[in-house]
Amino acid sequence: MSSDRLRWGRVADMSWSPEDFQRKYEEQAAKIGRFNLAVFGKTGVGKSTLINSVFGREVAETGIGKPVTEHVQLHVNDTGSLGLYDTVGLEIGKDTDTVIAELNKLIKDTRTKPLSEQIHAAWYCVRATDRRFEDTEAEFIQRLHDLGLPVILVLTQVYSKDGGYDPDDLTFAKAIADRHLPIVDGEPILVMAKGNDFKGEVEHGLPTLIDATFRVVPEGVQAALDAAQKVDFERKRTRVKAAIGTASGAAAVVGAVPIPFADAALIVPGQIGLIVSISLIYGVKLNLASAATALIPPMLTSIGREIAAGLIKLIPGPGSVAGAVAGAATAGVLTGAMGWAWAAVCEQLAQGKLKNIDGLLDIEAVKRLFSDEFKAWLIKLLPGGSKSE
Ligand SMILES: Nc1nc2c(ncn2[C@@H]2O[C@H](COP(=O)(O)OP(=O)(O)OP(=O)(O)O)[C@@H](O)[C@H]2O)c(=O)[nH]1
Ligand SMILES: [Mg+2]
Repeated sequence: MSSDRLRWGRVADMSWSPEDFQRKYEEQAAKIGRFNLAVFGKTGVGKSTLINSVFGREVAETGIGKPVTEHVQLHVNDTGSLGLYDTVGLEIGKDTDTVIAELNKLIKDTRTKPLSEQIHAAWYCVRATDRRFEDTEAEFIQRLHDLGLPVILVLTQVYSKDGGYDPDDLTFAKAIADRHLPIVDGEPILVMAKGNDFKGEVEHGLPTLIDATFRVVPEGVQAALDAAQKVDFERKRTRVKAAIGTASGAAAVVGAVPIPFADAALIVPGQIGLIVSISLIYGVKLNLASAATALIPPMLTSIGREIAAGLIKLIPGPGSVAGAVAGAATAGVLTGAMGWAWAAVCEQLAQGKLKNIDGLLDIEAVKRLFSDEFKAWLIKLLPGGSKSE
């Protein structure tokens, strides 16, 4: 057996216990930390709809959160990358003093705590079709600002057509901007959180909202924000790319050292770490990530066998395909292909796909997607392949 075949064997042979996986997952989740957002606005303006669209349904639908003060609740998502603060049964204007006093206390109490427990930003929502923005709302925003919170004003349910907006909505947005409130960028961000074909509503503005939020939060929670949000997958891919770069670099170094048996132990922890990182970047929960990940080692083994047997034609043209691949596919390339293939699976899982009607993991679909992506990435990453990434 050639040393290259050995290398493939080691990469494909990686295995881990559910305990290893869980430990790594919790360790890395703690490293990413939690982005905490407070959301305000009058009843019915679309706060829950917005949160559903940006962060996924589970956060907003958990109903009653953990009470942190008399009227303020905290909802934390499954992976722990997001904390949402909201108020229950309070009216902006009438109850402003109460809300601000409770927030003030909360902010003071968390000031000496880790960054992950502090509040990092506030979204104040106004419904575009209301065409009303009251002085009490302006005062509330001012007081949030005085507490030290960056406030982003979100104009919800804004209609757009062919990239343009309803002129009445624009006039309303300008009237708000003209108040010179202490809000991020000095003007509202226009969004439609959820489309409705029947009413001709087109979803828009959410990546812009994420971008504005990203710019005002501490660097230490930016990774958590990228992980928690579900509207801008490009942000996640950028983080996946960095994680793969680190892991495949490390794997390539280990793989290049011809010490029989010794390197397997070095490659494996790095790869579990990569799989866990990618799962967290996409916000895939522990049980789902763990179940899907368990499929990887046998899949890699069978793909490796197919390639070795020449059953998969990875490189067009004459010559021994198996030989070319075995010779070129170092641990670094295999790790890269594995990472991107896993990212493709996670991207689908993050959107609620790859599940059966009964909500369980569709194992066959996961296997198909992973195998197809793995082979495609192998070709891309091999020397002489089309390295677009
Ligand atoms: N199509 C569409 N409907 C929306 C949008 N935002 C809000 N709605 C609708 O407006 C209504 C109120 O939205 P919610 O998200 O429940 O409003 P809320 O601010 O959470 O209301 P409270 O929890 O009562 O304070 C619902 O019927 C939503 O479906 C949107 O972006 N698109
Ligand atoms: Mg609501």
